[in-house]
Parts: sequence; structure tokens; C-alpha cells
Amino acid sequence: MRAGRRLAIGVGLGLGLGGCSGSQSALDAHGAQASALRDLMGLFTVVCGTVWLLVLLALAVAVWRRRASGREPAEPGATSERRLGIVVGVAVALTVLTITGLTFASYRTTRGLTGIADEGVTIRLRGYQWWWEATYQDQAPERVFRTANELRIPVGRPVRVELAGVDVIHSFWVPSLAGKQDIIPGRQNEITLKAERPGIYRGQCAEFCGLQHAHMAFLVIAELPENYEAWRSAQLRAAEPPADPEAARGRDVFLAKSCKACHAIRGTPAGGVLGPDLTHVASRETIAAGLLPTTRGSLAAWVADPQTVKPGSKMPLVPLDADELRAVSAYLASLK
Ligand code: HEC
Ligand SMILES: [Cu+2]
Repeated sequence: MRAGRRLAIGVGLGLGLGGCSGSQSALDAHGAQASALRDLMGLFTVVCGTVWLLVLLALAVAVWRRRASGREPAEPGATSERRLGIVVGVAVALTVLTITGLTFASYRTTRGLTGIADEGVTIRLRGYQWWWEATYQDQAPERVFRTANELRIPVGRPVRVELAGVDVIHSFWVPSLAGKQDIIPGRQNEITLKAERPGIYRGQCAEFCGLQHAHMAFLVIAELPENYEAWRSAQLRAAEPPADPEAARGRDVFLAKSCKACHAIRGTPAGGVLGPDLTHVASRETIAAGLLPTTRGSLAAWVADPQTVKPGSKMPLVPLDADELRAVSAYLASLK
């Protein structure tokens, strides 16, 4: 089963099926919150299932007894009326007790979902039509950086995700790690993630937000703390100046065209904030919010015609000739 899933993830990422793969099921829990929700769902299923079986059993017994006796029911006398009253009273009391118990369990679980505060990792996540911007917070301003469509988190530590909206309502959902939380413009919501095991967990916008809602996915990659720290230090570095001449030409094209109005590449004059930060775009598993695996080819396809790859997306087609396109994609693919 495990090996099967790993194979599926490998094949998924390899073939780029939908560009983006990984565990995405509320029943396949890998985090404390997701486990609590799965257990709650289990409790509801068992309790409600038992009630349903008992009701059907009572019905079957009543039908069977009536048939076995073969006569019309007599007018209820005073004793049977009293007995009926007791039975109904007990049934009502049991129903109230059961529903109160379930309500309480649900309340406790939901409270536990946001209850964890920690000085550890805080990520400010903005939902845009149709991608995600993640800003890793830090007390020291020079240790704050932006990335997109991919969250790396350390295993075993609670991660606070502050959700902010800019355009329409989106919803943050990583079924294997936590519950769902809406992202509402003008309101700050938050959710806590905690992964128990390293792995790749797929998330998805869970509130219909327009044409490309289905292509607003992201990955949460949970890593051992030392790998996470190494990743974070690498992300903090500015982009390396390109080593090969083609990539260097690509950088010049990037800076000469309108790309820099929307995209930032730290270490270059490009400082736009309307689109994803591209400083380390090639270090991410996917581009365009989970739509394509990150390869030089997919970068070229995207830049050549974003409106065909993701119709309606907020990146316009910037006309480039074949040489410029080749150079830009070489440059983007070098931004590890
Ligand atoms: C008007 C603003 C704008 C301009 C100009 C623009 N982009 Fe974009 N770009 C975006 C937005 C918005 C996205 C996110 C689209 C999405 O995923 O829905 C994006 C996504 C991308 C991505 C994928 C990043 C990721 O992590 O998913 C790449 C690569 C990219 N743009 C490169 C370029 C290049 C190269 C140029 C210039 C030829 C350019 N862009 C011009 C706004 C822009
Ligand atoms: Cu959305």
C-alpha cells in the first residue's frame, strides 16, 4: 500500500499528470488536525450507523410480531398507554443525549484545530486568482522571503498559516493535514498545520473562485527539520548570476520585457509583486499552481502562451521571438 502510493506519486510527478500529485484525502491523515477530523468522522459514522441499525431492528421486530400474532391491534388500554409513554420518553432522552454528545465532540475537535500557537514557523499565505503566494515570516526582516504554490514545512512542528485574500473568496484545504479554512478579503483567518511524517501533501482551493478554480492547487512538502532549514537558507539567497551565455541572454530579455513589472527575481532589478516571485522558480515542483511540472519545456510553453495553458490567467501573453523564448526558458530553468 505504502510502496504503491509512493509509486503513484513518483509516476504522477514523473508524467506530470495534472502536474501535481501527492496524498490528498481526508481519510489518509498525516497530521494531528487531520487525524482529529478523521476520528470525529469515524465517531459520527459509528454512532449514527448504530442508531440506524437499532431503528431498523425495532421496526423489523414490530412488523414480525404483528404478523406472528395475526390480529388487528386492540384499542390501547391504560397500562399499555403508560408503557408507550415510558418507551417514547426514554427514546427522546436517548436521542437528546446522543445529539448533545456528538455536538460536544464536534465542538471540541473544531476548537482544537486552531488552538496551537507556537513561536516556530509562520507563513502568510495569500490566495490570488489563481495561484498562492507564501511569505515566510521572521522576526528579522532580512529573513523574510516570498515563494509561490508550494509550502515547505518541518515535520513535527506546528506551522501557523495566516490566510489573507486579495480578490475573491478562496479556501485553503490540505485534506491529509488539516481542515478547511476560508480566505476572505479584508479578514484574517488562520489555520495550523502539523505533519507527522515527511511527505508530499496536495492541497487545493476549496471555494469556487472563477474560471481556473480547479487549477489553483499547491503542494505542502513536509521535511525533516534539517532539510527544511537547508531549504530555507537556499530560498533566502538571491538568484545566482547565470553561468551560461544563453541563460545570461535570457536574463537580459526578462529585464528588457514587461516581465519585471509583475515578477521579482531577487539579485536583479526585477521587483514586481503582481505575479509569483521567480527567484527560485526552478526549485519548485510545479508551475502555474500545480498545473505543470517544472521543466525547461513547461516553462517555455507557459511563457510562450499562458492564455492557452491556463485560459483567463492573470499573466498576459508577452510576445517573444523564438530565440528570446529559448533564452528566457534557459534562464528560468537555471533559477534553482
Ligand atoms: C501582468 C503581469 C505579468 C506579466 C507582464 C508577466 N507575468 Fe508571469 N505571471 C503572472 C501571474 C499573475 C502568474 C500566475 C499565473 C497563475 O498561476 O495563474 C504568472 C506566472 C508566471 C510563471 C510561473 C510561476 C510559478 O511559480 O507558477 C512564470 C515562469 C512566469 N510567469 C514568467 C513570466 C515571464 C518570463 C514574463 C515575461 C515574458 C512574464 N511572466 C510576464 C503575471 C505576469
Ligand atoms: Cu481559489
